[in-house]
Amino acid sequence: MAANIDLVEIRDFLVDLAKQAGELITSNTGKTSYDDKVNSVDLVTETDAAVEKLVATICAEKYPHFEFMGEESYVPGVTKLTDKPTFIVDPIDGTTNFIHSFPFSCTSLGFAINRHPVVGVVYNPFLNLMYAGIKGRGSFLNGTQKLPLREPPVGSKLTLQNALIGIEWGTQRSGVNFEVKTDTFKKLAAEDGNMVHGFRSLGSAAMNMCAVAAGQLDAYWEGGCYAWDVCAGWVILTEAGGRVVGGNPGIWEPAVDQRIYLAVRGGDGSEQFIEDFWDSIEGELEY
Ligand code: LIP
Repeated sequence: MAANIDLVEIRDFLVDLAKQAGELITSNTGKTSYDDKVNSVDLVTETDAAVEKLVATICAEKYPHFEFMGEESYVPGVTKLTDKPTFIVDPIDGTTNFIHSFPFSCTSLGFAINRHPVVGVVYNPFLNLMYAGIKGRGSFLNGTQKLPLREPPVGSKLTLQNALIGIEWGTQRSGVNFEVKTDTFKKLAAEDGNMVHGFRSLGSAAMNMCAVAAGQLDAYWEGGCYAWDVCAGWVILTEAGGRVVGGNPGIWEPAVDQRIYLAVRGGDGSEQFIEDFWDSIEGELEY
């Protein structure tokens, strides 16, 4: 069955669906209240659920034989990613941004076969950024701008010292992972550490991955997010010449639901960059 799936048709379907989701997101900005999930910084709104319902319904109507995995309908220990063709969806990635009207929320619509991301659409309706990619066919911004938008300066190698790196604090604010992250941030930033150019937190894994795909960030390190946060961005990044490896050392081919990732742009020095980044991690992330 997988061999007969028209990935261009799926991409076009998801782009159209992302626009519908975007309208629902922007029309509800500032209108919905929010609830806590695991703790007081893990937030969800009624709009997250409404967008997932819209996306799941339309996917099921058009592709009734495909599986669906979405952030809001996921049941820990019950929902399992299988080898079947599967839509992997975060209805609103960057929910905290959405609540605060910080314009970096998006809908993240991925499609995987045999657990490998093959189509990705990420749409930020506030800034009108539509990123889309198909495995083997490149990735583009707003249909025509081929990614990456920015190539590294000629002759320059990607190193930790010249990198702008995406990071997120995440929702765990104590324990091993919080220590590993904060100790690593300090080492990467410090004058007697790697002294990277800087960090940016866009508040959305999908937006961070698209920024790496565009060449605006050099890397993005994440521990704790889920397949729906990264599936779409994964295709967009790898089709722009970048790669996704494990966020702990030594994992060159992570699974899409591994939860610990390092996304790196393409270009000279990127493999050494990955090794150097892994060497700078203070401990090991756990999930
Ligand atoms: C969020 C991510 C963010 C990550 C958080 C969370 P949400 O997704 O995109 O980058 O650090 O752990 O998963 O909750 O806004 O869909």
